[in-house]
Amino acid sequence: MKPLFARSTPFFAAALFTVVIFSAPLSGCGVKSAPDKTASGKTIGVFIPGVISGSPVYEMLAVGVQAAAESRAGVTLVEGGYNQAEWENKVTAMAASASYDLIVSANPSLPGIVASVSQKFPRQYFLLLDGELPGNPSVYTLRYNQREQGYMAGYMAAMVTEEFSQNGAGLTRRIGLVAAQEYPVMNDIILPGYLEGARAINPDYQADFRIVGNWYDAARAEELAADMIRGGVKVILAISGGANEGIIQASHSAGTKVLWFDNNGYNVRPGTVVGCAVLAQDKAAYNQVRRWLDGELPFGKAETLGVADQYVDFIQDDPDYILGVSEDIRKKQAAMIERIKSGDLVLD
Ligand code: RBF
Repeated sequence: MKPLFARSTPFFAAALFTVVIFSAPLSGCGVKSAPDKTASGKTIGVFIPGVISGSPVYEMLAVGVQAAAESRAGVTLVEGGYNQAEWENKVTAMAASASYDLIVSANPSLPGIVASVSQKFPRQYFLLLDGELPGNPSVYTLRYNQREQGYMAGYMAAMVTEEFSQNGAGLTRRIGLVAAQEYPVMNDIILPGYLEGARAINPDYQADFRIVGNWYDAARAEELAADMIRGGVKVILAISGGANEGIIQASHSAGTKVLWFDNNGYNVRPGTVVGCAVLAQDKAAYNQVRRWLDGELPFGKAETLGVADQYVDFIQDDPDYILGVSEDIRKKQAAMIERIKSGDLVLD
């Protein structure tokens, strides 16, 4: 499929700016009162499971929905906040309000919440990204192949670690992952995929896996990262939302490296961020909302999209990647990605 819009285009930047402005007043009060109506009268409520600021997956979600809706539907953003115990009540309130023709959300905990809300409000339609729920006639889900995403990060983490060792840093075969919290996709797909990628470079690799406990505490993430680095880890994969800043800080101070997840983060700290394994959640939100507006979203269906579909990728053309990583490593990474694309390396 031809990409509808690429990351970091002026269009994307403009759309993001719009979303940030509109969502700012929401952070305190949660729900915007009157949904935006348009000439066509269609309304979309976007439930953000957390807050937009600091979480690229949610920025991409908001941007993609807004861009697809354009003048064809009114969009209301509802930030659920960091108290996950409140999310089901908030989604229930959105459905109970009967204000939205479609509720859109994204993360692996939403299918469970929506399965329960949908029993009470079977006529409420849902579009869920980054999660899976097959067979519910009111729900469409799309998840990403995060084994591929984790694998690409792990392959790079190991190659960069090997280079540190060759340059006299002492031999370590450990790579770091600082995650905000544990959840099945993290423990069963992303972490194993990350390790699998590293072990393709050398089977001795082990992961140092630490948990922040929430998606915002940068100070705690910095402590965890610093402790890992003291233990010899040279590369840390950051999956902690707003807390990622702490991982960057610890790594920058120590001269070690970070791998970024979900969006292009090279410019967060050029030279420290040496790889970005990304999801096209903006494109997914855009395409699926357009499908819904055209009456073609297949409710009841659960799809999984990956590297070959251009929904999971590793950003190789960023100038900071080219400056920050040796040509030898970049060539090996490119060859591995080509093997995934061609179907030679299958990571289902
Ligand atoms: N990712 C974020 O970037 N920010 C968040 O606030 C966030 N909250 C999450 C809450 C739960 C309960 C779960 C299961 C995942 C959350 N994620 C969050 C992770 C996100 O869905 C995805 O797994 C990661 O971004 C890696 O692609």
